[in-house]
Amino acid sequence: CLRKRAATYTSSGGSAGAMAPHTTLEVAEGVAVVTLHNPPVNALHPAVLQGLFNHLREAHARQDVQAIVVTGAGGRFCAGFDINQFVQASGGGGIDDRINDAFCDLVESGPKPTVAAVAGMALGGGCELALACNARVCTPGTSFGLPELQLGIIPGFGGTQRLPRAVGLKKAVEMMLTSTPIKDAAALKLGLADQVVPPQELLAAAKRMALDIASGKRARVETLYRTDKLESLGEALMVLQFARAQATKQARHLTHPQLCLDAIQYGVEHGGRAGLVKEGECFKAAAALDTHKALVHIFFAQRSTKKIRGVTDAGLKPRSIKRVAVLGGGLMGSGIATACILNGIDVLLKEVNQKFLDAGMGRIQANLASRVKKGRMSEAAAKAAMARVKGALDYSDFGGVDMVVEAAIEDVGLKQNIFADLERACRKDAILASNTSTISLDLVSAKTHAADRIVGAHFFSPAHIMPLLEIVRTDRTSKQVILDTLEFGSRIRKTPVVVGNCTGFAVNRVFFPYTQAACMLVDLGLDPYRVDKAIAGFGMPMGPFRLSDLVGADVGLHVGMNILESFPERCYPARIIQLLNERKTLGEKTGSGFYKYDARRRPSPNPDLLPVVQQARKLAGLMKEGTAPPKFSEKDIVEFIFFPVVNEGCRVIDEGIVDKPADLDVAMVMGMGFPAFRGGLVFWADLMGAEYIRGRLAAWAQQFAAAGLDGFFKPSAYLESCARSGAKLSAGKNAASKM
Ligand code: 3H9
Repeated sequence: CLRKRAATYTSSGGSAGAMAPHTTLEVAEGVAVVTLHNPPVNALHPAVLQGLFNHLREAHARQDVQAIVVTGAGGRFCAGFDINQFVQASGGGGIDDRINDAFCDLVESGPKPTVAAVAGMALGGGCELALACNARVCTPGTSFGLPELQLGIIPGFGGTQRLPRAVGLKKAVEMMLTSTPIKDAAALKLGLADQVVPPQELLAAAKRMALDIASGKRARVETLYRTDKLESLGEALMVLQFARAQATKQARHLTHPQLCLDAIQYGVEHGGRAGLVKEGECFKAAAALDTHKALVHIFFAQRSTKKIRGVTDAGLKPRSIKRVAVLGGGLMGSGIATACILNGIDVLLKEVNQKFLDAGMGRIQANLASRVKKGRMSEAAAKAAMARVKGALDYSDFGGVDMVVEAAIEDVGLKQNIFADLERACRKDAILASNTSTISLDLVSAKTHAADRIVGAHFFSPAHIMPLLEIVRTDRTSKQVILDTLEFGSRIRKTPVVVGNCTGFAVNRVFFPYTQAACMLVDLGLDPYRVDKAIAGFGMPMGPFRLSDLVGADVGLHVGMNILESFPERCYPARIIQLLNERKTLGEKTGSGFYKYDARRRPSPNPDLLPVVQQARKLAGLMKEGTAPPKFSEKDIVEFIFFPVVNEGCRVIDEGIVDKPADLDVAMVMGMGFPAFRGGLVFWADLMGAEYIRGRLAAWAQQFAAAGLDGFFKPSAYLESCARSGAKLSAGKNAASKM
């Protein structure tokens, strides 16, 4: 008997508009297929959840249905709960407590068996929905995972209980704590997927499996009540204890990983059903924390960097970049070339002589070998990637490239000549990018007639690892070139942030007061190691002095001089960096700097630093003879260092160097390691409020006016205007001036 009927639900249970999130139900040959529709990733919007449960109720009640298949439209199963809903809801995420009961009663243990037909992805709530089904069929390439911790919450649709019971506690804890999904083959091996089939066979295979379960040919599995994959209680508790220690070590600022482990542990000790209740409590506790709001902000901000007003909405289509020439095989050039070949782009690596070219090729080879060693790629894949690079000593092959990325040394004259040569050697539509971090692009393009094709592609070292790419546009860079470079950034898996052309661009410019304020604190009498500890305690990967050692005092001095030239009125002369340069104790690379380094490059306090500090203090003249250093709490240290950084960030927003304030948040997190759990620089500043920050800066400006340092702290016009109007710094300059 073939009876077919389609029904559609929206949140109100009525008929859905074409684009509104909804579900559909189709019944044929005894199987009800419930499909989630919410492009592009079928996120579980409340209307989708409501539709799902309504359709499941209907399917369970119908006589002509023996089994149910749940699937997602458009070749993607589901990427989880609709994150936009967290933004709209206040604490607790607005989640109805009864949803977990519905997962148990309608998906897992209802009258008819359910099978998930999963294509593309089953993430977060999507994975939890699939786990609640009695079996899962997927297509090749599908990922399964519970990445909720990356959003500052914990799985809340039963994932903390069902995943450990499906794949074992150890693997489940690893997947949750690292927010790392697994692919189809691993899912099949672990028993998270029951079958992998080609996409065109997905629905048929899932229906067959559902009918087999209904007829008793195949066992019906209710994961919440399974115990066969769980470790013994003793072993499970040891796994959890180890995981807690790891989470404390790796994410000591964060509470939600511990809340996730609390929910898992409770379920292990008291059973899955009780664990669901605990999961609900822990979910609400996590969702109420600022960390959650900050991480959700970063999630959306990261995606919005690719949307540039007047560029991505201008109706243009990005051109595909297939062949790139990289000029210079040094540390940066070889890293850029590595990032390209790892993502399927052919590279022409140009150097000035064979010796340098061989060294560049060797660096690329070493980058790939390191990935092989870490198990991140196979020998064969590394060989195939290396085959994409061709060496060049002249420009004869440059006519075939879509883009050039120049990574030569920072010399204006040299770069001007290079770009003049590139204009002659490349196609008329090739993009000419410079990786300069200090030289204005207007200078770089001075000897060409190609200013519309010249763009900055500022990578961060090591270029094949660091996730940020600053795309620098001048007034003359064409929209098409910006769009193409955005596409290139995404293709090589970077987070691209489009910025304006100014000294230091966004990241280096906003961050210059960071080391300078830290040096001022030392000149005022504070211990550098205490300063570093306070900043690491705030959540930075390392303090300013350890960072200075990593970058090298010589590089720090070079960048500092460049900044000083552009912004003399608001720079603090960090004499200690100069003194370290004079002594050639440049940091990690020379074995000593602020710290001293053993053969394995492990840092410890440098006993030879004190005389350097004393000399710097003397030169600075900020400490009065015989007086104790001023009292600074850890909070004071953080604010003294970061409020001038926020102030410079305000100038960058005001001058339109970033397209929107959220771009600066992403740039700071990706480029400087500003803690993502604080939401980025501007988001963090808004939590304290413009008026508070303005007040502290103004007080320091007054305090240090006699020493001529008031410019370093002077509140910027944008900060002043937000403080006056009560506008958020993140609202952008139009909002600030309108209020
Ligand atoms: C959860 O499930 C909680 C539950 O345990 C319990 C609750 C009680 N919601 O990244 P893309 C949008 S929490 C809303 O550019 P890709 C995204 O903003 C959730 N929107 O593409 C973008 O929009 P736009 C746990 C979402 O192919 C568009 O989709 N799940 C969601 O590079 C395309 O995204 C996660 O943490 C969502 N859940 O990557 C998964 N997901 O075009 C989060 C995506 O307007 N998502 N969007 O900019 C991801 O990791 C990636 O987006 C994904 C696709 C891998 C899915």
